[in-house]
Amino acid sequence: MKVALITGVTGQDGAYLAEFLLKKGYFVHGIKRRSSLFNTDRIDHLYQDQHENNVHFKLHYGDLTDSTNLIRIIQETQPDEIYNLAAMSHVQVSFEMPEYTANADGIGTLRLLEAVRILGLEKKTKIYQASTSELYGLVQAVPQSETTPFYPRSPYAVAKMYAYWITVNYREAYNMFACNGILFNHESPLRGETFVTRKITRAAAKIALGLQSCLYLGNLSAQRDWGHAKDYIEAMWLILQQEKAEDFVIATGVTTTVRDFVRMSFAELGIEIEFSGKDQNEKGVIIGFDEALIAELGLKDTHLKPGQTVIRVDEQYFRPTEVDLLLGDPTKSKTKLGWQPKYDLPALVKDMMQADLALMKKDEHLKQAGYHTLNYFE
Ligand code: NDP
Ligand code: GDR
Repeated sequence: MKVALITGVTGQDGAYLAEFLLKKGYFVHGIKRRSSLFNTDRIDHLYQDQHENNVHFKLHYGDLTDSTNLIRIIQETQPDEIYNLAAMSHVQVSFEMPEYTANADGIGTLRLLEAVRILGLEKKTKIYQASTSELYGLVQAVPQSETTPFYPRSPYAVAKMYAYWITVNYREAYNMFACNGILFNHESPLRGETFVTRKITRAAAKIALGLQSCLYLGNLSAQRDWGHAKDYIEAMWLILQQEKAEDFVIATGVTTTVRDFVRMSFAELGIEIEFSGKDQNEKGVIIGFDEALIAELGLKDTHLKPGQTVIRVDEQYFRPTEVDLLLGDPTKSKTKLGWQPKYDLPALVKDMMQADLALMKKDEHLKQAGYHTLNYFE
């Protein structure tokens, strides 16, 4: 039985990857951080009681900032494959926590590579590093491929740039099977609530249900190449199944503005939005309804009206340095890995919108019954 170790198993990608590898018959070890509340919501359905027979999934307390802890977990688990997904992954937050981000996202990757080397597992253990399209940063060329130069634009991207190169260096210096997946943005119903797509789909559902009146966003003109996390975790696995260790771009090859993602999300709920105004004064206004769809979704009593402003711009969400345009070229992954995504952007938006509408309807019922439920901080 193959053994995998996933750092960041409690995150969006970690949860999908753990499920995927368990289905493939792996024994999956995951590293989770200690927290004062349970932080395992995304993987609770995979939980296995360690007292039972035939256990294939085990969690270990750990942190990428603690070398001795990483060495001990790797020694205990003897993994065939390590997926390093743990990171302080929010670009805007990295401007507020640059030193911690460098430590966890940059040096954390070094700690993991060194742990494998210290334990003499260079020949046994393959390593996947979660690299990112944020490395391209300030646009040098589009579409962005494995050969496009990097120009990181945030403490997060700079930390990930170190992680990218230390992975390449350990591959070349010690002949380790260590690879970078340069993944463009990928989303899902499990996406963290403060990333823009999930923030939009959650708010659209609340607005449609009459639970919120307006959504405040930052740069509506930013363009992202958005795919579905379920497709992207499969690419991570494929990268480690190759004969030769190499780096791959994983992307859809289509880019869309935040503004259009808003339009598409509300359209899934039968609400048509038009944008007007410029910069900080831009706003999104309701211009019509798809009555049949609204009735089908059971959204009749929202009291929304044409002319109502539901999107406004708030400067606090602008970044000191922005990445304006990401558009990936997935040619190498399609030809060499045979990777083929199943979701396009409309299918992604539909999946996220349906999940958040169901979530918010459930939340509404719980609130009506007097329970305090979801956390609405952004
Ligand atoms: P999430 O933010 O959803 O998950 C991050 C995970 O890392 C969580 O499990 C988190 O734990 C854990 N973590 C954070 N800091 C530490 C630390 N110091 N030690 C141990 N664990 C830690 O990210 P995603 O799942 O979206 O992304 C996975 C990886 O891929 C990240 O490295 C991200 O930077 C990278 N990436 C993501 C892309 C995307 O579009 N999603 C695109 C390209 C790269 P906890 O749950 O306790 O917070
Ligand atoms: P990103 O994702 O920075 O690309 O990093 P995010 O969803 O945070 O931002 C995408 C774009 O939307 C703009 N934006 C807003 N973003 C947020 N979070 N909140 C807002 O209100 C808002 N309004 C506009 C942003 O300015 C940006 O241009 C994600 C993370 O998953 C990284 O870990 C990963 O490496 C990259 O994707 C690829």
